[in-house]
Amino acid sequence: MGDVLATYYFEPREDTTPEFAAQAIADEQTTGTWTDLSTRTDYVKRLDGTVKSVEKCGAGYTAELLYPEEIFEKGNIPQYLSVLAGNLFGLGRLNNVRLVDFRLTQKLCDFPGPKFGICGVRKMIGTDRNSRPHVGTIIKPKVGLNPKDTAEVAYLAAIGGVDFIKDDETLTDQGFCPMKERVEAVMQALDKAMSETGRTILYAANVSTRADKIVERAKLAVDCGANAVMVDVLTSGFAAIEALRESSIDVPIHVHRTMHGAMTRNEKHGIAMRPLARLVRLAGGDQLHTGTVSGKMGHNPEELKADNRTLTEELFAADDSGNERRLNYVFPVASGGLHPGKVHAELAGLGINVVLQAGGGIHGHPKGTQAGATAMRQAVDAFMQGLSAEEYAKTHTELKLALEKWGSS
Ligand code: RUB
Ligand code: CA
Repeated sequence: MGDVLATYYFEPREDTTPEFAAQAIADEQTTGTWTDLSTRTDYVKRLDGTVKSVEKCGAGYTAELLYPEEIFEKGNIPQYLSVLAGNLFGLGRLNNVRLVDFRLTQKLCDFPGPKFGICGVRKMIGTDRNSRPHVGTIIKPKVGLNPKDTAEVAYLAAIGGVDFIKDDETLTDQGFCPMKERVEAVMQALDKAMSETGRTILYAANVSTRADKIVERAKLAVDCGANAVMVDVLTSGFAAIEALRESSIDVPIHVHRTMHGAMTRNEKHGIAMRPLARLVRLAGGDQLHTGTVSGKMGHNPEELKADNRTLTEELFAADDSGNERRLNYVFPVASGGLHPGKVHAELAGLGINVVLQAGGGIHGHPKGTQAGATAMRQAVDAFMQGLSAEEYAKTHTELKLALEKWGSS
């Protein structure tokens, strides 16, 4: 039985030493509280958290804490989060504290993981890992279009060259665009695009809703033809991914992370993206938004690259008898403010095993959605051929127009 290693950045209150503050986290998250306890008997103390190291880090400190495996209930992500990232954020002895990362034991990783993962999604699209990144789009405007117009936009993006189309985070099943009518219309349009182009294009309908309704909603989407689903993990909860993963829907789960900035953006306080990414992989997400190196959302490129590595490194789970199993990889999704001029920076920074997603950077193209999708693909082709976007644009009009509008960085 090993321990779970959790890494925190923290800044202690002025009257508290870093070692005392780190121990306060270990105590609060395991068997202790603000005072000593007559009930914390010897047999309970085996579950104590311990401080492995405390090191100066910028304006604060980094602490590595060890939590005994036994304190965790295997398979219970809400409980994992309560230990790793629970009460500690409110502790008065800390001015700031951020969960940076954790490493679970193989036994605590005993989840199904992604059903499709990178290899499965690539197989559906017909690409291999060395060929090129996938290109996706978010239908824009994010809300307001009716089902017929949504389908028309999807069709144009598809014939323009995208591999993947998704609803945006605020579009679910509102009256102006009911899910059933939308999915039926989009899939009819995509069937046409697929037969015309001979390519497979995935459409992820946003099925985010309350826990007891999400599987039903996903089944409706799949019954209407959706070949993927999308869920917002932080607003719906990790259980939403797990429920979809274990349901009978047999399509990739695209995981959006709206609201994450409230936890991840402050480099001193909150929860970094990496712990969330690790949990999405366990829960069974096939694709996960992790951010961009050059887009519109706040980003730290080095953190992002490490986040993506957690999705694409070897990860083994072990069952109760110790039998090991490898979990599939999750496809990292770079999204937010991307356009053809940013493709080079993204692929140079993140590698080609990513999904590049553009909303405004496709539907805002001077010649419309189809040309916007083509321009994104041309920018990818340029990178894959070792050419700059400017060079490639000399002979590719859609890319040229995109670079004229948005620039090439
Ligand atoms: C992007 C978009 C996504 C954001 C979320 O639209 O709609 O919701 O990427 O960011 P556009 P993240 O391409 O028009 O900017 O994926 O980093 O959470
Ligand atoms: Ca969005």
